[in-house]
Amino acid sequence: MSPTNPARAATARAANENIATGSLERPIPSGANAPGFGSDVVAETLRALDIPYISLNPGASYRGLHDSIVNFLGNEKPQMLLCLHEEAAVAIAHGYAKVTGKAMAAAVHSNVGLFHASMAMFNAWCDRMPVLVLGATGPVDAAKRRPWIDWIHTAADQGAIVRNFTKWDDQPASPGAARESLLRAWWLTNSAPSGPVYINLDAEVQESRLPEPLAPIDTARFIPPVASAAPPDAIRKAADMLKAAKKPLIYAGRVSRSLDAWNARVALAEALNARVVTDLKIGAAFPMDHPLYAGATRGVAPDAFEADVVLSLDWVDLGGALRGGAAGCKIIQVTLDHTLHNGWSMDYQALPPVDLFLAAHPDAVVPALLEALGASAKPKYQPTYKPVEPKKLDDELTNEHLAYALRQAVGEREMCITHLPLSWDASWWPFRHPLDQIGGDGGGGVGGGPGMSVGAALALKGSGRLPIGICGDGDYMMGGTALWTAAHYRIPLLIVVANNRSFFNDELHQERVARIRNRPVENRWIGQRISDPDIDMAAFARAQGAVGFGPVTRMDELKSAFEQAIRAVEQGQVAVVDVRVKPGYTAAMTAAMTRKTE
Ligand SMILES: Cc1ncc(C[n+]2csc(CCOP(=O)(O)OP(=O)(O)O)c2C)c(N)n1
Ligand SMILES: [Mg+2]
Repeated sequence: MSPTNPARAATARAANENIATGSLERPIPSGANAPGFGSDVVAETLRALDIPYISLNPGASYRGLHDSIVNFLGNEKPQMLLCLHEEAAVAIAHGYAKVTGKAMAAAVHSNVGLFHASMAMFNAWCDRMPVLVLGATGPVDAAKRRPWIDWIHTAADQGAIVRNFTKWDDQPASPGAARESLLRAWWLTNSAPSGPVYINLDAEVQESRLPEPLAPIDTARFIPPVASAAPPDAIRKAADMLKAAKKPLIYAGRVSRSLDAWNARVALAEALNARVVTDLKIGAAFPMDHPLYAGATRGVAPDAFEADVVLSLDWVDLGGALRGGAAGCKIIQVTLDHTLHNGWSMDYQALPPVDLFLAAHPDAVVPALLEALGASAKPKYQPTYKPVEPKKLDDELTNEHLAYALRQAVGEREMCITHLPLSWDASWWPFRHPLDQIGGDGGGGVGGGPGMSVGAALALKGSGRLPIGICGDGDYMMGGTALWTAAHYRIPLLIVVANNRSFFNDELHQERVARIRNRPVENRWIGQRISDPDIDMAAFARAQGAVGFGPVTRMDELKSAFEQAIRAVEQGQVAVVDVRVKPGYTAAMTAAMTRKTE
């Protein structure tokens, strides 16, 4: 199996090898070395905050800032990453944060760009990921507006578009205020619990000359680290409850990508002999081949484990899990999430009953618990690669075939699964490192998979860890133009399309409605199938400058297609493999989704 146009792929490969993203799109020197305009102050502040990239789609509303980044900063620190859609610009920043735990910037045009970006901002919000979004408006002074266009692109309260799912937003009215606004935004977005922030820059503030230089400031003093540990007496109480437990259960939820924090969690589970559940919606939190690992089942309830004490490490829907059955079980909840809850978004989930509440970050609590228990902080578990066991699978490809062949092709390489399709089953791939998998889109917004994968791949570039995004065909087609940004900026990435030629999730919903109403389930595909014509996913990939493989329809072709695609990625390419899988989810998921009654 080879890409349809090998000559073109070879040329692209040669062009891509060893090219640093930072060496691309170098402007000729402008000679500007002191800030002369309001937007130069904004650009200078972005650099002072050490922001490496700003993903963007351009617009006249921020032409002042655009000029400052290119001609005042020389397009580095931050470097622009051009995107074909604002949703991709924010999704890329979101994916970058999922790997690094830190924000990068994204810039979007006044109101219309922000409307496009809003879906991705909601995803980042629900995923509790930091993103600094810059936008623009105006001129706010009506006397300075150009006819028509400046009027339709000025809104009285533009931040209201995204206020319900951002941590903070602002519209500063002077360069000095803009600098302070950026510092506050950066501090807030990166402090736990994280979430996107939005700064709206008035065109006039950007474009007007600075009457005099601003007094220099010490940036670090305005973004102090925020302590997020629990008080010692709360740690003591939690340790006592866990020590007395006969069958403790840990819900390993929103935790960081830190390997130290991962090792501490493993050591805690081992010290307590606690079972541990994880959630594929968020990043890997516990080795899935550990004897204490208890699965990533959706809505898993404590009663299923006869648990008597639950330690929730910021589990995404603790209330929902407990409603499944938690008779006589004591609950310890570790989270800072309540500080983010608002009256608009119900993403705070069901209110859980709690016996001990620790308003703290799980990464800070786990080592403190180990200390209080007098337990070793060194886990006994050692991650070891085990070859994929031989398996007999039917001929017609499913996502399980895809997972099986991909694991075989990846072998012992370090990898990062940057996205998973909805129908993925946790048993198909045991993740063993905090960067083996970084979770889902957060807000259930289909279309984020490709962009988040590009952002994650950007963060992983040069690390030796192979980024792999597995996207449904619906997800891929909604967000696929993000691949052009990856190809353009030489960000190696493998995308696998789990192509069931359908928005299949919703077929199951139609089936369920039909069952409840005693109507023909056979009609579930209408208004759902993405076929006739089938979309040529590999050609779409090539159109973005990636190498496209497939469609692959047979198991004997699948492993070799993956091997070739991985080789292309290792040579610096973006590669896409279109795998034609049978429409269908795992039996467990189908059963859960099509139950006749609730
Ligand atoms: C922005 C957005 N639009 C629509 C939906 C509703 N929706 C949920 S899953 C899904 C199907 C996604 O299709 P695909 O990515 O191909 O995955 P599949 O279900 O086929 O595995 C849709 C349309 C959504 N969640 N987000
Ligand atoms: Mg699909």
